[in-house]
Amino acid sequence: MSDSAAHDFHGHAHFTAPPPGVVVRHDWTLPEVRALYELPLLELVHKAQSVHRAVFQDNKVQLCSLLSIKTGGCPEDCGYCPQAARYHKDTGLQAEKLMSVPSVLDAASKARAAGATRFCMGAAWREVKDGPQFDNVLEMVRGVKALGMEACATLGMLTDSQAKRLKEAGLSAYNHNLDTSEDKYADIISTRTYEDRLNTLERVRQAGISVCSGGIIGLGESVDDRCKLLLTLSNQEVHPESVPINALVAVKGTPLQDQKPVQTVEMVRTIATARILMPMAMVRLSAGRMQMNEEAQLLCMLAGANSLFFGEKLLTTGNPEYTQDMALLEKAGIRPLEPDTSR
Ligand code: SAM
Ligand code: DTB
Ligand code: SF4
Repeated sequence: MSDSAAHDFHGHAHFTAPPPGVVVRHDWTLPEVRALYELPLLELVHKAQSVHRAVFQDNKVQLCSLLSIKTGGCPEDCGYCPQAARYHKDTGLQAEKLMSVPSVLDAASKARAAGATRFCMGAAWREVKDGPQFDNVLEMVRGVKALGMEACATLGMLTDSQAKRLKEAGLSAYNHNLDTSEDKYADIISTRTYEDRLNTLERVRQAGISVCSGGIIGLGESVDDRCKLLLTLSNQEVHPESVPINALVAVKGTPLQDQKPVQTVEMVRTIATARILMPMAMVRLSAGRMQMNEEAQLLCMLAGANSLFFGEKLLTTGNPEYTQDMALLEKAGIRPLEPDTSR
């Protein structure tokens, strides 16, 4: 599939092929990415905003809703994650069973009524296992699609046949983050490899599901690690259609609990660089908004972020209040992508 066939967002009036003057490259080099990342900030933001406005002419922001359909008890050891079973005694996070199909669809329907056009379901699994639980997830995907929303899931590693079944159920996108650079990866996660991650992304791509993949900043990585993550994403044969940029939420009880908070300028640089490298992608200002004031969030949007998760909770950690987010968009005159009202 080419980049030009990558978008099917409801009501999204933007080019589906790169507009004149916007170049979609797959051969970036590390010095080039670093030179962008290190531009004087206002120059970087100007460049990113120019690319953004050329592609996303309506300049709307997509509101997405996130739900943890299966919380905690995960066998992986991701150093940032409160859902890893091995940190349970220090985080105190209670593991829960997979939610029922009706309760997930009820949450999806409320999210839609509140303005979400994308519903992302997250499960604290290392990988998907075939069986009744996966069958229920497929049912959730069908239900979310029937509500007229984009359905996204993040369930860990997938096989080819599972990716195919998710596609058949109507899944719009699969989220599977590379998180950081290949070099830094082993400091953060030991229970799976970078290659495992890339292989799942390839299976998602082959199944014809749109790819959502990004990372986290604030893990103690260097600027080169950040640039290498963006380089790996942007040198994929087809760019991810969706790139979430998370600032670490340093959760007490996880190995990364004492990491220094990410500075706004670093978040803005990362988002702007992602926008320039992957002009056609939705760049999502994801975790970490609780630590950001309104101006910082607006700067991220100026730098090319065009999606937010709304709702008081991400998966297990906090997020700004819905009314606060709506007030911010309202006062800044930022229009959300409209839900599909034909259903
Ligand atoms: N278990 C699946 C997986 O790891 O792919 C899906 C759920 S996992 C929680 C989804 C993503 O959330 C992770 O890849 C990571 O990028 C992000 N994440 C988890 N904990 C985070 C934290 N404390 N701060 C920021 N992002 C986090
Ligand atoms: C992504 O990149 N960020 C979201 C979504 N994809 C699944 C998850 C953020 C989780 C933050 C920590 C938590 O709330 O547990
Ligand atoms: Fe498990 Fe995903 Fe958390 Fe890693 S990020 S511990 S795989 S839930």
